[in-house]
Parts: sequence; structure tokens; C-alpha cells
Amino acid sequence: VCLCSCLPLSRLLIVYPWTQRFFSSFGNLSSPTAIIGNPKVRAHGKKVLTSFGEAVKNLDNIKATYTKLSELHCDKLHVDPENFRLLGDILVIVLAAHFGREFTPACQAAWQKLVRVVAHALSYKYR
Ligand code: ZNH
Repeated sequence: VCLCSCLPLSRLLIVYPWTQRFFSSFGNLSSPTAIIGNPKVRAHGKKVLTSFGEAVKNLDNIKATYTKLSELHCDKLHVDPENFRLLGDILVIVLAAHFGREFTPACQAAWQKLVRVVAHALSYKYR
């Protein structure tokens, strides 16, 4: 399994099927194979991960980086912030599966912190 950038979002939709309701315009999500092969899921998964990359590049200013996106997810998309935490945990699992023993506890600790900070920043507008 490669660390293709669509994996975390695909896994979110497979492991937590209720998250599919946000993506009703994405077409066929009826099975894991359909989800993984769905071009819209792929494109969107890439977008989300690219945005995650912004957090890595702006570690000192994550809240500001996600202000606009927090507004979008809260006001327009109505995504429950719990889902940000779920996606963050899935990202950690995907990294662990990919890197195996290279993904040390210290490495996990750093990523766990990052995904929590991102989920928190994205939840900003909800409070
Ligand atoms: Zn999201 C969208 C990011 C999570 C759902 N997002 C989006 C975008 C981005 C993002 C960048 C695009 C925007 C524009 O275009 O402007 N997300 C993100 C991040 C995260 C997320 C970073 C974490 C980490 N999301 C999420 C979740 C969900 C979502 C969890 C559910 C479940 N998003 C979404 C939607 C949208 C978005 C639905 C819209 C899509 C379309 O296209 O329609």
C-alpha cells in the first residue's frame, strides 16, 4: 500500500461511513473499492492533505492558517469537529502502516500533537 494522498480521506469514508453524507455529490461511495477508486475522493483527499502541509509549513501560526477553512467547515459545510479528530487519527494510522518501525513512538507523539493542533484550529469558528 502506497502513501497515496487520497488514503486518509478514503479511510475516513470507509471506517466511519456516516462521514459519507458530506460527500453526496462525489458519486459512487458504495464499497471500499468504489471509494478508493473514486476520482473525486482522490482529488479531495489530496486537497485536504495539501492543506495539512500548510500546517507543517506554518507551525507557529496554525490558527491563522486555518481561520478561513474553519469558517467554511462551520458555516457552510456544517462538518462536526469530531470528524477533524477522526481524520487526524487516521492520518497517524496511515503513516504508521506506511513507515512501520521507522514510525517510532517519538515520531507518533510529534504527529499526534500536530493533528490535534490542526483539528483544534479548524474547530476555532465553532466556539
Ligand atoms: Zn475539509 C473542503 C481542508 C477535514 C469535509 N476541506 C475542504 C477544502 C480544504 C479542506 C482545503 C477545500 C476548500 C476550498 O475549496 O476552498 N478538511 C480540510 C482539512 C481537514 C479537513 C485540513 C482536516 C485535517 N473536511 C474535513 C472533514 C470533513 C471535511 C473531516 C468531513 C467529514 N471539506 C469537507 C467538504 C468540503 C471540504 C464536504 C467541500 C468539498 C467540495 O468540493 O464540495
